[in-house]
Amino acid sequence: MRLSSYFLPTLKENPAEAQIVSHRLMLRAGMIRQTAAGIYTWLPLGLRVLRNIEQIVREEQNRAGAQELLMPTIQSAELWKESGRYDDYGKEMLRITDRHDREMLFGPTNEELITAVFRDNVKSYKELPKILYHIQWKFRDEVRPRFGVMRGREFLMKDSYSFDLDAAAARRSYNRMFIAYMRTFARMGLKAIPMKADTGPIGGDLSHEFHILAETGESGVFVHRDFIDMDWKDREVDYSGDLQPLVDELTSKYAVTEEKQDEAVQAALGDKLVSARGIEVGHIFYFGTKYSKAMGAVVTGPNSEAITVEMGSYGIGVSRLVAAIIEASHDDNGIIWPDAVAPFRVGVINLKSGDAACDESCEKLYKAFGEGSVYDDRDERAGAKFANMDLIGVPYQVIVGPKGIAKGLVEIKDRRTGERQEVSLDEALARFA
Ligand code: 5CA
Repeated sequence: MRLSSYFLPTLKENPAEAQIVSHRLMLRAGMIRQTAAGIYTWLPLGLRVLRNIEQIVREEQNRAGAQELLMPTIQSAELWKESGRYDDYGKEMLRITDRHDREMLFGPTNEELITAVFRDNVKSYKELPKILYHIQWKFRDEVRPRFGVMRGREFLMKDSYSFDLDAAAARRSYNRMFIAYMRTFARMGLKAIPMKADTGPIGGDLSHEFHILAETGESGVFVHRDFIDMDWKDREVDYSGDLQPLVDELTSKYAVTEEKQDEAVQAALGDKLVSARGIEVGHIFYFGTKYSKAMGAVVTGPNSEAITVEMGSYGIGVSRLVAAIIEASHDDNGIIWPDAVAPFRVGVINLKSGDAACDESCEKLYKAFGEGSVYDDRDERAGAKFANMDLIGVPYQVIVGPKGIAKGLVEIKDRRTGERQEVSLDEALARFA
């Protein structure tokens, strides 16, 4: 992308309405704009990051054996009356009436809808197990939408739903998602800690929330210090094998949300106990037959008996992750994107646009780097270009100036460390092409 033509409305000043750093930086870097309380337009730069995150989530869901479909945003109230949640959900549900006076709603989650899809289309035990998911916009009329996309009213969620014949099989599906979540967040450069959690309006009694520790987190969490230092990333994961030992290991240390605190255990932990704030980026639930029973999701078993299926649901806050990654990775100059989610992997900075040698070398670099790169070809001061590239967080920058290029040299800057290295133009080409 050429910055001279890119739609990137950056801001020089900190917007007054933004209380936390990720919200400030998303506005300043021209990633999002608010259109109503808790409702945002994703500008081109923000959308690139959102799509990258979505893609990692998708790849890890598929790897774990989940299958993608796409359910609508607007649902019929009928289904929610069947489960009993239409009244329970209260004011957080955005209720809509269509021209025929039928009650509709903008989906805050999809347990009912997917259970109906399942019940109407799956009849035999032979078709189980199944894990189905989609990545779709949700609406929750939050009392206090705040912190930008961190707690929005409209937000992008990945939600998966598992269907199994019995509780043991449902636990295997839960474990698959558990491990898939650990892999997903690790690929984004995040350390997510699984914590025992409350189930709230979704229901059930087994549940984990995945938290990124950050001062700005909305949840109070308590965690064993050793967990924070634990590195499990390079572990082989075989989804066809038994995942229970790995899940056991990853839940062996004390880690709970505020609601699940155990005073006695915490007292015994002494200075091993860390009390911190967390950003909830994922939440998984096992709730057995709560929805399948109410809605008649039944399959025929091997002896022609009727089996009410066992279910779980598994959410990831895709749009919230954009903000969570920024909370975890920024400095005074702006965002520092982990490579895996960066909107552009490399940026080319032309220190003297209009200078024939600089222009020619930059064009060559930009052409070789392709779609995943951004080229600052604007007629701006060098300082403004540096500041802008740092603000939008491009992980590597290739800086081309008249003095260096006369000797065939350019500089490569690492956004994270700030280190600069002088290399030949050819070497820069080879590094990022
Ligand atoms: N049906 C279940 C699992 S699919 C469910 O809805 N779980 S949830 O309520 O915990 O939401 C899943 C994830 O969506 C949360 O972990 C969080 O990361 C994200 N999320 C929830 N509410 C919001 C919100 N208002 N703004 C941004 N992200 C949110």
